[in-house]
Amino acid sequence: MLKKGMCFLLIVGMLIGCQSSSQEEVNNHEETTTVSYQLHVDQTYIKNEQNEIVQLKGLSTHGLSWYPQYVNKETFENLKKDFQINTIRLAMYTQEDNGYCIGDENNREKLKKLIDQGVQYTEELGMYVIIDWHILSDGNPLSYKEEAKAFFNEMSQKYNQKDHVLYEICNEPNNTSWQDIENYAKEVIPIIRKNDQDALIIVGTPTWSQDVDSIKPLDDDNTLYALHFYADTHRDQLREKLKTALKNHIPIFVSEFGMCDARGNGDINSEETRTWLELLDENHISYIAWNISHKDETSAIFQSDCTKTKDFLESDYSDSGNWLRQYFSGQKQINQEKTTDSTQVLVNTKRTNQWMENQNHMEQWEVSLKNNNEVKDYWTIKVTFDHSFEVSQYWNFDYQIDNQTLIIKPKDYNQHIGENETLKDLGMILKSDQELKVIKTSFE
Ligand code: IDC
Repeated sequence: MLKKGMCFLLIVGMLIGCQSSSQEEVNNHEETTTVSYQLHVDQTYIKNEQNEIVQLKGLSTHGLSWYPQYVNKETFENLKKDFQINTIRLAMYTQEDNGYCIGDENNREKLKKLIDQGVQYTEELGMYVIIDWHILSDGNPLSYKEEAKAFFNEMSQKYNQKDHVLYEICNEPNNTSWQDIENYAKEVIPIIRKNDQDALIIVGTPTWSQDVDSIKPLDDDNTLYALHFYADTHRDQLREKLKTALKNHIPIFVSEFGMCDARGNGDINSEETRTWLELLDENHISYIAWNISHKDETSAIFQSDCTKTKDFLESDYSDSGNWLRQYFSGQKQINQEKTTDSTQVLVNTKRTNQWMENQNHMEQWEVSLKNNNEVKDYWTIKVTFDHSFEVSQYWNFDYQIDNQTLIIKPKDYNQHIGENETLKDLGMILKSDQELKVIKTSFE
């Protein structure tokens, strides 16, 4: 085993989307995030070397053979900025359309080259990458067990120094038992461990990675178990399975989900998606949305007529792409119920960053307001959160706290706002023992 475990601390400047009109580029706002690469599993959490909980959030490619053009540094860079994500999943089908196990040697080389590029670009961008052995119609992971062993041996030898690489060893087992998956995992995991002792490994679960409530965890500290959902098909019943798994201390990774039905198509169900993602966020469970492509299907994040691979505009993203982009980047606070329009004044609240510090949730928030009405010589904004909090830093305003409400008052230099003027840069860092949500804003 070569020595790894070196901690890479990267300060990554990110440009995220805010307040863009459909013809503008999506990103126009700057922010800083810290990435510490070496991860480990602790109870049901993924943690970094500082023992802080880390949530991986990202997007999955469609099949690498279908849409190789998106494995491209500029695409990843744009998606990272627009969605504010830290992970890309490389879905390599084993069977469907030029899958790794049915194509020829030439095809296998092409796929491995794409993976290599994906690993390199994500490393350069300070992101994580998941190498996904995407079984689907092949159902039982034992069907291509020998191929999987050879593949993961090669991958883990090649990438044993790359702390940002995770291995997903069987996407969605179906029509098979946990026993078969366990037999498979017990052969594949030791091969990876021989080369790479501490990489995170994700194991699929029976019934298209849903039966997380009835599995027996493997004897490996850094393994997580896949739960996949498609929000318009899988609802409370599957959320109950997740809750049972968490009660059983099973670490879960949602390595694939969609907002639509299980075919990856049909209607978008944003309500169910929100319920799911809020549950995952509450439990610090990592999640990856399906899929980076412009295929004419609901789950594709690009419009079907968009053939670009960079410089995406809001109008290039599909409805699901834009919804996910807003949720991932924290803009849910702007475009959902959190915008008030009192006497023609629009108040926006937005969480732009969050991290853990000594068991506390630290959240950076920005408040802005647009005055469409008459001139104001003085103003007050009230923002009510769902939990109590402390203000640890703030800029460009004075404040008082009344229970869970932050009362924001202007400084001398910004108390006057003219007609149609926008007031930005009211910023703060809040500390709380739980993730905060804005439940009400008002303006006087
Ligand atoms: C779907 C793709 C679709 C493709 C099909 C191949 O979206 O374009 O034709 O696979 O069979 C999964 C799978 C994932 C599926 C997705 C949507 O992991 O490969 O992608 N899905 O059906 N599990 C549940 C849903």
